[in-house]
Amino acid sequence: MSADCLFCRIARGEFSTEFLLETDNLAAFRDINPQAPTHILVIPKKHIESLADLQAEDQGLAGELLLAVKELAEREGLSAGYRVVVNTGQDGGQSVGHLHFHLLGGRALQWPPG
Ligand code: DGP
Repeated sequence: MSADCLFCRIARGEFSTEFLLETDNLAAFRDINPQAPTHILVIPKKHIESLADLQAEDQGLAGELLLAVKELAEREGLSAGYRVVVNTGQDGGQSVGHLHFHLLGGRALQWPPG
C-alpha cells in the first residue's frame, strides 16, 4: 500500500466506495467517469504502479484479477461481449498510477481506440 495513492486509499475504504467485489487481494468498483453503461475498475490491493511493473511473483494475483473481471462481466449480464483495457504509462493514457483493469460493456464499442 502507498499512503497517498488514490486507488490504495480507495482499497483501504477511506472514501466508503461501494465494492462490487472484494477479496484479500483485490477490489472492484464503478468508474467515477463511466465510458459505457458498465464501467468497472478492478484493482489489486497491493500497490503496483502499472502493468509494466508486474513481477513474476505477481502471477497468481494477475490471474485473480482477470478472473474477477470475468466474474463481474457475468454478473453485469454482458453476454453480448465486453472490453478489458489496461492503460499503461503515458502513451497508454494511464492517469492513475496504480494498476487497474477497466471492464467496459453494455454497448457496442468502437475499434480502433483513439
Ligand atoms: P486510467 O486513465 O486508465 O488511469 O483510468 C483511471 C480511471 O479512474 C478513470 O477512468 C477515472 C477513474 N477514477 C479516477 N478517480 C476516481 C475515483 O476517485 N473514484 C472512482 N470510482 N474512479 C476514479
